[in-house]
Amino acid sequence: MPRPTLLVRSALVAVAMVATLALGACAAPAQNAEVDPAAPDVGIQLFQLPWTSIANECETTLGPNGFAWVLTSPPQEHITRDEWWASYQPVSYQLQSRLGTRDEFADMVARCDAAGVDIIADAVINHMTGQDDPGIGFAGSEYAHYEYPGLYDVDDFHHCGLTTYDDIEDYTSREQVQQCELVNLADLDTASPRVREQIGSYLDDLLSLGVAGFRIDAAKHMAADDVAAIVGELPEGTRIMSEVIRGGGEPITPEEYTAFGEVFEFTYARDLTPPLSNGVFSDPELGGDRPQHVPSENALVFVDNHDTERGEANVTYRDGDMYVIANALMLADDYGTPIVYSGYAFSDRDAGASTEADGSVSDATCAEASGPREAYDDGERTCVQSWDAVIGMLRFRAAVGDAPRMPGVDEGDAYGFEREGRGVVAVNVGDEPVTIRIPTSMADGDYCDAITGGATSGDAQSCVGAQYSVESGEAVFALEPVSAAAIHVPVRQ
Ligand code: ARE
Ligand code: CA
Repeated sequence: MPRPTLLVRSALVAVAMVATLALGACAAPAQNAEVDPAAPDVGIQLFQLPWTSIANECETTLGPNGFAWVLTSPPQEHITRDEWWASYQPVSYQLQSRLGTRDEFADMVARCDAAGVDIIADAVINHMTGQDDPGIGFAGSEYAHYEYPGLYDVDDFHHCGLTTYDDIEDYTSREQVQQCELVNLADLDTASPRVREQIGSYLDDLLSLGVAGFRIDAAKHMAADDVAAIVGELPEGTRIMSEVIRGGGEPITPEEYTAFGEVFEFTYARDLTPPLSNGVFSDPELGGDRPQHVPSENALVFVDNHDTERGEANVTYRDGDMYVIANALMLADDYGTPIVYSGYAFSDRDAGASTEADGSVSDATCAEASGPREAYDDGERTCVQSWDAVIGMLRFRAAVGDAPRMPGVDEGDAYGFEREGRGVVAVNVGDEPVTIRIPTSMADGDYCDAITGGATSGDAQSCVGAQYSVESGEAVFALEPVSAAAIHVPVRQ
């Protein structure tokens, strides 16, 4: 039955009622046709996870559950320090780090590819380490000196014409942000053809191992023209994801970096989470791009990442069910490409992941995880990629495809919205149970909740978790405090 997509919502219910009356008892119950699943698009950031563990994750969890890509931590050789951020202080472009060897990296890319999962490598190309420390380099590197023999001359650093920029407080000058040192890291002269060539061969090397693209670390600290020139030499289709943190009033904007790829849209997370604590939801600009956001096709959206969970994010793994709610709302949305974040618990901002005696990061598995824990020990992996709710929301996404997000509905501390005709999500962020009714053009009937486990086959009888119904054109959710629910039309297996 063709859906009356243009009708306003209130009229829709009336039409449904009239149709029911007219057809009377002869009417067969309305059916949702099974839909072909939308192509997977969701990424997962596996922070400080070794290559062998990522390969296993691809085969056991990520591929089978429909994650499209993994963002790894930087694979470059780096200084030897215990803090996680040693990964962001490269000393060479060798693929040898505490996360694994070159061979292990290549094996990961191949195994993930076979599981249908792309690898995006975090590329630190704006700078090298700033440390002049004879101990630098993983596993006894030959690049133990400040001048990186064989890589760059010292002339390729310190090209900042202004005062040395060794704190990141001042973002008022374009030159200072782009050409001076970010937190004392030796800033590369990315305008120099020689430097561009060096960086280009590093990226080519990773591509030769099969990576699908790159996160460009600290892209804001390189002129967009420099990044464009470097990535312009790469094969067509290479995914470029620039980290350009939107800052109010700063001279450099994410928009400058969209001509050659995607950017992480920090405003998305900043808008997503405040309603979770105050219960005041308001719809974003529906039906397209959003104010203060890059166009949807350029946007990577996230609840938190490795920096923001240590900084500005007000909802993280520590918030348990509220974190699930934030992820559910993001994954239900029609804006941007979501990236889910999975790291490890910490109380010390600098603490690295658990390591072996030789300094390499310990392998980890997420086989047992199905949701957030009440409490974590430091170093314990959060395993968000294995949470039932997240996996359920990937199925929701597969079902709703490109169906537009419809106007939101509020009820006390509950809020929800339909993805037209395909699925409905609802959350309750308050401490009282709430029943919320959300208009939908999905057929009346019972549906399995994707958040608590979904269905094992096409019919509601096979529900693993909760079940909700659509009655007279409204999805009805009786929601416990701090909980989420999502229903969708069946997806062809
Ligand atoms: C460490 C020490 C420093 C020391 C330095 C050099 O913490 O005290 O001076 O080493 O020895 C990560 C860590 C840093 C770490 C660095 C190098 O977070 O603590 O420094 O690695 O080991 C800005 C940038 C943005 C950047 C953030 C952190 O614009 O690109 O700062 N994010 C990326 C990565 C980080 C990484 C780096 C870059 C460096 O994701 O993990 O740093 O490779 C406003 C502004 C933003 C600004 C933000 C935070 O929002 O708009 O531009 O982000 O504040 O200050
Ligand atoms: Ca720079």
